[in-house]
Amino acid sequence: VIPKTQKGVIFETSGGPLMYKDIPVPVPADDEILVNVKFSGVCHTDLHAWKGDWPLDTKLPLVGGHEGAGVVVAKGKNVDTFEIGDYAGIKWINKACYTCEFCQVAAEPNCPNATMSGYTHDGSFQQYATANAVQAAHIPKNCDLAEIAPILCAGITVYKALKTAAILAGQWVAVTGAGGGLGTLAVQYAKAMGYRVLAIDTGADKEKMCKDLGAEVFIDFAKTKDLVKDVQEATKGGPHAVINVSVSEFAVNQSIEYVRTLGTVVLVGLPAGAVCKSPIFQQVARSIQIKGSYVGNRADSQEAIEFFSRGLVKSPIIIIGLSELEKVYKLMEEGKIAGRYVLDTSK
Ligand code: 8ID
Ligand code: ZN
Repeated sequence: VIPKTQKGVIFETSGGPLMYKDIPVPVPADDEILVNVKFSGVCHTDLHAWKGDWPLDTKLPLVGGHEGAGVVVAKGKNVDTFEIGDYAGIKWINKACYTCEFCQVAAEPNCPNATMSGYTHDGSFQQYATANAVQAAHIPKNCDLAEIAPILCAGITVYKALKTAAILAGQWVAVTGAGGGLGTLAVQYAKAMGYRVLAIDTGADKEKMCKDLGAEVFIDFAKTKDLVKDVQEATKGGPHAVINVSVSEFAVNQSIEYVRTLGTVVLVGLPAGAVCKSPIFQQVARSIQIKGSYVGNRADSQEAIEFFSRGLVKSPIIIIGLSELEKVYKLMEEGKIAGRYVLDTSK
């Protein structure tokens, strides 16, 4: 039986109190499933959403969260692609229009009419959440629901960013923010896709984690005297691509300097108010590409999940109760999280 009320974390104003309390269980619309969320990853995007520091309004009050993994317990009358009992994933893109020019080419994340879980649609920081059945991820039954949670945003996003970099097996990719939630997965997807990985972040914990997960080189941005020189030396001329998942404008602008001639800088991390500045002469003469990459579409999502279900990437997670979300935000703000925190909605 589906209860009428449940535990969730909700806030009423940007940056306002994060209230862990009893809230109503939502009722799925005709095209939605109701997911009994067992675990939800905490993405840095959730922290941006709570703080309200992006130039895009959230709904208020809001239940955040967009890395929810759980079980389908109810569905609307038009849903024929999920059965009760299936494993389902709540992703950042909740719903797209499928008629605009971007949806026509399957660029669903770029749909101007899209709704986002944990931003404009209540997300996975609750025990029961609704999700549009077309966008919800299908999770194979061999997957651990706690471990797959971070794949639903972080995994999909970095996998798509690596595809966007369009480099070849054997070439170098640098990852800024490599020790964080997206970064630790980027290191592994890159390795699984055949690239050589140079990881950039700070601290002994993150260094060990990155190296254990497959990074050939780790550069501590807080310790190096000349990061650009170190990166170029280690890669004999600069990485062929850079995946920027740090929450740092400085890191992005440095990456434009050290990327290899003809290389590609991919922007993924979204530091508030940041500007990417490229010296035009160098960018032209070295023919560097700078590209944005935003989560992934349904195909990217299923492919990213397949890497996980095949055991090619592991989730470096720490599990904590849903009631402790605020503590996770604090650690995240301080840059103290190696890997990803995942919330157990039963605690
Ligand atoms: O689709 C997208 N584009 C997308 C999807 C999901 C998340 C974008 N994001 C964005 C988030 O909103 C956030 O801005 O990606 C960013 C990273 O999310 P995350 O991985 O969830 O954040 P984290 O776990 O806090 O990791 C950030 C890491 O960056 C490092 C920190 O030490 C931390 O490990 N870092 C920082 I801050 N400054 C750095 C620097 N100068 C740095 N690493 C290298 N150099
Ligand atoms: Zn996210």
